[in-house]
Amino acid sequence: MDQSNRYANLNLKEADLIAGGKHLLVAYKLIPAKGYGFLEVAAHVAAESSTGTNVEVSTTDDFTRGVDALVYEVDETAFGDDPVKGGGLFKVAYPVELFDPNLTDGTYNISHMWSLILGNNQGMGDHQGLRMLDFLVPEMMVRKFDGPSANITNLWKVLGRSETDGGYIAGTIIKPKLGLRPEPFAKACYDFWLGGDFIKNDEPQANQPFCPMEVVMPKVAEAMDRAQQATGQAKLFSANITADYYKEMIHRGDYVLNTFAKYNSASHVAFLVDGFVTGPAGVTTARREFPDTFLHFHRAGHGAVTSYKSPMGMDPLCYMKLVRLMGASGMHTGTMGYGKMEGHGKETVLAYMLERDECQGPYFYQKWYGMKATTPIISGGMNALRLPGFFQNLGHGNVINTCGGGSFGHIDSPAAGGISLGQSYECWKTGADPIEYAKTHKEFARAFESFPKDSDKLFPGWREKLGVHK
Ligand code: CAP
Ligand code: MG
Repeated sequence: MDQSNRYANLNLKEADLIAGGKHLLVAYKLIPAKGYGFLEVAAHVAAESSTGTNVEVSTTDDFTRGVDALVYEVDETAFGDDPVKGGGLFKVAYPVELFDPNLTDGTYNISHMWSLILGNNQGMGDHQGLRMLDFLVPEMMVRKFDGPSANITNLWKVLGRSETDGGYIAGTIIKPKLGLRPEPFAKACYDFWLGGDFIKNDEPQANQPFCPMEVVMPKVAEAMDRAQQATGQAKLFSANITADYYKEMIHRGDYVLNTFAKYNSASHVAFLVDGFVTGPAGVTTARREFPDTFLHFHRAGHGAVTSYKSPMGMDPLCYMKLVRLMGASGMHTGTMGYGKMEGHGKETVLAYMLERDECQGPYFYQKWYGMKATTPIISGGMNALRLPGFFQNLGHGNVINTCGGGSFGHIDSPAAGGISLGQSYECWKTGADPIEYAKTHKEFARAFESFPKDSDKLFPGWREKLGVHK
């Protein structure tokens, strides 16, 4: 049934909708199924995502019609014919009345918002692809989401740095991903901390029988204490508290904080929540139960909805915006083409959207009205050689970066791996030529020998220039 007579109004002007501040706007990419019209399917999306279904229902009244979501713009050929990347553009205006304030405190609820704007419409049979490209949250809604409580400024403070421009935080992920028992795990932490700042649990590291949390965490806390004494520097640990029951998450969080508190280091702890698999409920649990602790959003599984390989799901930018609204302190943004995961150099907007108070997205200019920034976390196949290009592309280095292979793959030691990361930042920041810089910075130089494929690609002729001939 073509519902475009009810769920589309192409006379509405976007500028008026924005100025009115009473609509959440969404831009979608659509490939209709064969035999269906573009506007027909777009209107069906608006119907399924608001007041309608695929038929008219007798229970609809005038009030109902007043809160219909409406298609207000279409461009059927915007993206061309490609079966994955192609399709047309349409935009929908959702009245704010459709969204769900919490019973307890009236704040908005991301689970509900997500389910409405990218929920049932994903499973509709009359399209071959429906992807959310961008959205605009009006001020009255932005102000009623939690947003971050802690962020990189808290970590800079612990590290004794400037709280406005504290610079790069050099981190790692304990590797191997699984299979270390408590002693070797804590030793790996200590060895890295001798050279770097920040360690995170790899996302599957939890409470396995070969490495129980209550055995390994005290050893990690003790290793942190020793590393702090050995280096005279503060160190940070992001502990995985992901679970599928909020009481289990709280229990894990309390346990970790109490364990580090024995060394006065509770403020040196972040909580890693694998937020795609927990969903917003897990993230908000950590955000509200532990507002003083940096909430590290790891996003394993997100590719199922954000990958550019799919005509479905949402662009990564939308995911970033949802995560800032939820209140994560730090969010994995990918490496913008410099690491091992999918991405490209023009994705700097993913970081800017998290950090800035106002930011231009591909379709909408989002204002955050003073909501705290979420810190970009750069991770996935990175090492000291790839970082200078990354910083150059992003334009700054006020990020957390974790290099698992890039630290534990350094041929000298994890500490040398950690040091090489800090040197890489300094090299970029001072505008030094990496080859020249390597001549006087051993750990950075040895990264060339540790990752020779990268060296060959990024710095051709490096062997001759650095006098490495094996
Ligand atoms: C990186 C990592 C992170 C990814 C997640 C891994 O290890 O620990 O989980 O960065 O991807 O398991 O692959 P390496 P993203 O440093 O050894 O590559 O940051 O894109 O969400
Ligand atoms: Mg990992």
